[in-house]
Amino acid sequence: MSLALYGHAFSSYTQKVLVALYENAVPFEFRGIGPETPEHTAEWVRRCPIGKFPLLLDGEREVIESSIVIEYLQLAHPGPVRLVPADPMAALEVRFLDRFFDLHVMDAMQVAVASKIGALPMKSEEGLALAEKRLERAYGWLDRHLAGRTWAAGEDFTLADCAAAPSLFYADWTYRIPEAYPTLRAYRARLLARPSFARAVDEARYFRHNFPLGAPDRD
Ligand SMILES: N[C@@H](CCC(=O)N[C@@H](CS)C(=O)NCC(=O)O)C(=O)O
Repeated sequence: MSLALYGHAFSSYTQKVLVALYENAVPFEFRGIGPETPEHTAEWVRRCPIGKFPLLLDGEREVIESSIVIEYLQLAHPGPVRLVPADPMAALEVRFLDRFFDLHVMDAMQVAVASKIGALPMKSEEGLALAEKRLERAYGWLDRHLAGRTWAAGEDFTLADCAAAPSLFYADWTYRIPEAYPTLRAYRARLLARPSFARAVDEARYFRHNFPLGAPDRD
């Protein structure tokens, strides 16, 4: 088996897959993309023309899209932590929550970041205001959904939590989860304490001063 992950330690979608790999102690080589490793960057560009990371390479097989990468790991390199339930209805719920975190938390947060760095045709204040509006709605729904649950889909840590960890991490930096949502705040704290995500956060600590909105002095 030769698994390699191309990505960046500070990238939210890279972290999502790192959490899955760390959960099951899957052996892999991390190939960081950046100016200090041009050989990895060139290989990633060659293998992933859409220009997004992470990219998982399993031998010669290329797998992109973080949710699909995690589903692939479950199929091809399963471990003790089953990230997608065997039961189809339970799996559907996990996939829905994975979509929720990517589309309604991560995407919303990225509007603020993208407008700040000039990647969206709107002023940074407008991007931040739009992100806050979308995040407020998502936070409210999540706070209600998470009541009585340890993890996003219940008692088991799943793909949905892999998506939740980096998306809530950076969303909270963008628009702090209000005190009116204690269940969501407690869930984010549980994610940060989970060894797999704590490791991913630590590995990216060196880069956090580059967060375009300014990294807060916490976490
Ligand atoms: N839907 C993709 C999103 C991947 C994505 O947006 N990755 C970001 C890094 S977190 C990226 O590649 N950004 C580089 C760019 O857009 O130029 C996934 O789930 O893997």
